[in-house]
Amino acid sequence: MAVERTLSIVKPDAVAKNVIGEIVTRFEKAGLQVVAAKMIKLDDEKAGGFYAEHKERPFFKDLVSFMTSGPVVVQVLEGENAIAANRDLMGATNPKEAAAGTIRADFAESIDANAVHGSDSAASAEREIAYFFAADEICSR
Ligand code: RTP
Ligand code: MG
Repeated sequence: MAVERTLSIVKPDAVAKNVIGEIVTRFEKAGLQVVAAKMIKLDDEKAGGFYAEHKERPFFKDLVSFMTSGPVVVQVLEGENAIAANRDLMGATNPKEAAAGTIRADFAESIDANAVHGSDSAASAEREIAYFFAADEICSR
């Protein structure tokens, strides 16, 4: 297995619930390291560009509206098999279908307000990390 990087976002619902630390603890306990992090408030352009792959989907407007509804914590996670490992920790997109003990099962309210984002492939991770972080903002340990 290779050391990978992936982009994680603690979404506005989880920030509002004050569970940033609990979510980050799950990453750390699973052996992923936070190598970059910042809290930001997305605007329509930044959120829409991030989810550009979903632009034609019926839920796109609601997705952008939700992602701009409050601050988010954007972070780069690094570790063995980090992309799949993060997706496993997150659980299914719809929290009603998420396995017990996953972040979405424990903290998400709905398919719209679902607590976290994680890159879904190596190509997505590369694009998404560069979308939020300059190379000198990432600190490998
Ligand atoms: P994310 O990109 O946020 O990590 O979520 P994901 O990979 O699990 O799901 P994705 O298919 O990429 O969808 C992005 C976000 O759009 C919302 N969504 N709503 N109503 C619907 O059918 C629907 N499908 C997706 C979710 O909030 C999802 O996180
Ligand atoms: Mg996705």
